[in-house]
Amino acid sequence: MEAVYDYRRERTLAFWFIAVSFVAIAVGGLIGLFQALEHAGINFYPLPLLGSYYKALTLHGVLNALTWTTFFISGFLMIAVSRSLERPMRSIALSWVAFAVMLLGVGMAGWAMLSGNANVLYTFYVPMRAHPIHYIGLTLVVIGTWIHSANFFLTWAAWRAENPGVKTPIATVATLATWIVWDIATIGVAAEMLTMVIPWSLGLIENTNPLLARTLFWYFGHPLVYFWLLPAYVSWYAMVPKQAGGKLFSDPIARLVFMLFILFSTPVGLHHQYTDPGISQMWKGVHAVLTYAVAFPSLVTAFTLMASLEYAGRQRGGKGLLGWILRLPWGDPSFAAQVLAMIIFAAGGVSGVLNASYVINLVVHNTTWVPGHFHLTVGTASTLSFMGITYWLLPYLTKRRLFSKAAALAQGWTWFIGMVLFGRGMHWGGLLGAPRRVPFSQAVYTQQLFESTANLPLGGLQGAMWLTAIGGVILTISGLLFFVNVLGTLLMKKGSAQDVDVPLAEALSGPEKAPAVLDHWRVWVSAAAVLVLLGYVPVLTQVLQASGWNAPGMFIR
Ligand code: HAS
Repeated sequence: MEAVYDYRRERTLAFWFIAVSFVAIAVGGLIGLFQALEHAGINFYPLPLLGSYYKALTLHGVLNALTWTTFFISGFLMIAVSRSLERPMRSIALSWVAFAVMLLGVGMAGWAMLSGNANVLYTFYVPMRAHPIHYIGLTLVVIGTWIHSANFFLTWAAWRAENPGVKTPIATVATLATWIVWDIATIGVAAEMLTMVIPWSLGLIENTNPLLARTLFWYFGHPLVYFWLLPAYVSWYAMVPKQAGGKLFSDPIARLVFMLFILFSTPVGLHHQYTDPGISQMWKGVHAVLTYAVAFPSLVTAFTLMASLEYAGRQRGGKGLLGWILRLPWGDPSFAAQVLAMIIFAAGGVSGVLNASYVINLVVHNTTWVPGHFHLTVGTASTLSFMGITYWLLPYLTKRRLFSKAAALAQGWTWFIGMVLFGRGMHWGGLLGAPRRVPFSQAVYTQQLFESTANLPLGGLQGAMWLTAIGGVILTISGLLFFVNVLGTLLMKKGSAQDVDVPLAEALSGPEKAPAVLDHWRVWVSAAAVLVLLGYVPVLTQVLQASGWNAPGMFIR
């Protein structure tokens, strides 16, 4: 009898990827507490090692937004693909090389940030200048992901050779779409780093061009957010329906959603640059319209997921218009965390669609509204989903039982409640004129802003900042609960978890109903390339005409 493959090699490497991600969010998350308290006037800076507000904010962004996400995604997707294709990764050695390169890169950037040589925040806008080691480190992380992603395409190609004519399983479709979005996006940041920022930071080029650098960064920066979101969608589409006790409502619709992300994720970056000079309003308008196009697959997702959950609730005996919701398995911490993440994402998605409006953006841009938006999206839709996934993934990787189901449930709910308060505080603060990336306890205008808004409901801006701080404290408690569970699972013997498997869902309307074109990557990647060229060649031409290489740069201490 043929032995069943146990995915041991994939599990080991995935474990190390997510172990690094846990360290990143442990440190980055704790710094978040100090940021939130600072907004309410409780200033811990300078703290040993953390130094200034900006040093800490850089660490917070790089560790949470870039490191936690990228390492968790790299580990989780490897399990999703190998388990759904029922085959080993094509070359596990290649992915170990990728891991080593990424770890080296994070180590280099970590040194630069901790030593105060890279206080440039996670967006590293020039002409703020950091030590070259910081930029080289971050570039190595990207190069590592390219190597890792190549292994996914090789794995799929090997599977395809063995399974001609079979529709690719949805978990793999979703995973490959995620890597395609990432690989297209990172062309922009690689161009920025390799041709502009690294030579300039090494002193090989005297001056730099901030507008060109920003344009290349945001070519990368918006699809980056879908690189954070789509792995959560891998789980929401391909796994949560099974965890709910039901089936995915429609496999063909799910495929279409991921192909639309490949198509529309990239030519939208100008919605981060509405206020930048030197780019015509016409092209900003085109990117605004395309931004609404990229929101469309998420709207479809909302309806497809709801239908899948309703099916599961009714299968479990739920009756009436909403009675099925109560029948869902709310006692399962992995399920609960992910559905709570979806609910928060509905609000985060709305604030994103508002951001995309050219007119409304002028009100909210560069205010605390924007971090409000991205804590609901990457900070919850992705992060809380990844935490929920951890509750089955860690037992699956280690074959150890989860330490405490009760703590895991409490963790999901405290994250949800903390983020509702935090998100409300940040969004409201932004509407009242609070700028983002500002240490309020030290800013000269804070008192005046507090006084001029004091008569508004909930104490105006000061009340909003207190909501932010209280939310931050609750989120920290949630983070502690998460780590108690992770460490407890790793260190305490709570029994074997040999029976834990990847929860892959079946579909009510299966892959056989999907048109063949949804399994033809070339069609979608070629169409995406055309859209990228149409959306960016005229913009880059304008930027090159309107801007100059005339900014010498400032080293921020
Ligand atoms: Fe965004 C800024 C527009 C999505 C992250 N965004 C940011 C920044 C970050 C970020 C990090 O147009 C700041 C960057 C910086 O530092 O400057 N964003 C959008 C739009 C979307 C969007 C239109 N963003 C995301 C996602 C992110 C993310 C996802 C991370 C993961 N964003 C913007 C704009 C800016 C921006 C402007 C620039 C602002 C400025 O001026 O600086 C859309 O993709 C959103 C579509 C989403 C939906 C929601 C669908 C809902 C679902 C859940 C359904 C719930 C269910 C639960 C099923 C339409 C899928 C049912 C429950 C039961 C119990 C039954």
